[in-house]
Amino acid sequence: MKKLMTALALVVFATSLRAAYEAKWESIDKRPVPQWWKDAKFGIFIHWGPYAVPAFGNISKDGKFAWDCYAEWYQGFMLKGKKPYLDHHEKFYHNAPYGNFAAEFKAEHFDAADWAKLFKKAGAKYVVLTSKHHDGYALWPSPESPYYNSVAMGSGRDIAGEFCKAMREAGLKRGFYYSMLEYANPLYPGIRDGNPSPFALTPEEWNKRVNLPQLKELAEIYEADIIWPDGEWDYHSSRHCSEEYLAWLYNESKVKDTVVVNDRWGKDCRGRHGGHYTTEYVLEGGDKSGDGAEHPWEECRGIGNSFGYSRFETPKDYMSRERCVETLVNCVSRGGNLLLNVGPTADGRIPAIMQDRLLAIGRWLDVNGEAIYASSSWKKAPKGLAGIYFTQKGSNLYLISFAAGSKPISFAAGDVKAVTVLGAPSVNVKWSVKDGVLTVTPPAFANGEMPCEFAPVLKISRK
Ligand code: FHN
Repeated sequence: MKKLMTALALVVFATSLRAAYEAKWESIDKRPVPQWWKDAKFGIFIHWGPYAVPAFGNISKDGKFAWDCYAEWYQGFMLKGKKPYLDHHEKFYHNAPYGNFAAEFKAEHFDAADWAKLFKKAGAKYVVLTSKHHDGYALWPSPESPYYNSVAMGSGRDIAGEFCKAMREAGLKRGFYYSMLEYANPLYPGIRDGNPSPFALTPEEWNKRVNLPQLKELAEIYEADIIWPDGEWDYHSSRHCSEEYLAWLYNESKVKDTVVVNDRWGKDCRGRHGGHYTTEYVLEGGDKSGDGAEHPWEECRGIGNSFGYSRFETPKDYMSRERCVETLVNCVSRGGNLLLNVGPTADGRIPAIMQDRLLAIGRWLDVNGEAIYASSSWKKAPKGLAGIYFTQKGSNLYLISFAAGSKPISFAAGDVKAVTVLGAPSVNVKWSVKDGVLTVTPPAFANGEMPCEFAPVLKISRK
């Protein structure tokens, strides 16, 4: 009996130890971002839903990013009275209700295993799919969205389920984007650019009846590795009941020890609370966000100027292969991850230009992944070397150069043992050290000697 009591007491004690997180930011923010995510560096974002049917986004005049290029906002921009969207909708769809696109969202060529193959080849380590964007259409048969989901309307398929299975089988971590707001749901409390709905719930009711059950489904049914909320800006996190959800996620859910979350849990949260911080199209134009950030962070962006597929974009709207790699390197050298988006077509294919860019990143990572995965930013990196980035792993430094020419570069690097080219160990690199200052000349490669298409990496081994 005594033994039994002791065992029981131990179980109770262990359980109380495990309920480690209280439903307060103070406690929740203490949970470290899981190491697997910090090491991964490169993920794929997928924006896919009924907006892929019109696949229409504004085209920016100079090819540069502008928020109103987002094709996934098709319905939202119409509600906001944005002329190009209204004109397009009138001309080609005769002002039919947006919801009709859900029936046309057939996904007939969607093969999640094919997607997984592509993402693996791209060198990505994790994938985040929009389980539900601001239009409210769910990619899984959610009881809270019984008529407006991919099984009930459109493809007749549990897209989230197929996605998770294929990514898991391919060894990729996977998870879900989830929009807390729905711009046309009459139950949603926010005033969506018009009159409030007579059916609107309070934010607390909305969260208890819709968001929290759905967020729990994603964690429990699909065992998501990542929960990536968005559309949080209408309300404070206390009204979204975010702390309660996260305490449950971290203490009780099936994925409590490994799940990764972002910082979009309420209008008070970005850059302050939750898991990793997020930025969106901020590296565009040389913005220095993320520099020196001590907290894990992730930049997300499209390869072009939209997340949802925008079929009127042309190659000038897309980053070149080299720029895609530079964007990744730029993030990683500042200690961040890159979540690079693809927008599949309504029938489930990933547009060729996006495949091309992902495959180019993969070829580069095949040779140079050592400088990226599980690396960290080098805090003492010299500033002001245009097109040159540094990462660090153990005692090694990696110099990644997008700069043209072979001008010698000098900087304090400590006790250098050797300088070699990743993927081309036989290429001779000219280098010397004086008083701890390394002077290295990026090699001028002979024809066929360069191990990658651009941006060769110099590995600086130190004692
Ligand atoms: O409004 C959305 C947008 O459509 C897209 O999903 C991005 C991805 O980070 N998040 C929102 C804007 O921050």
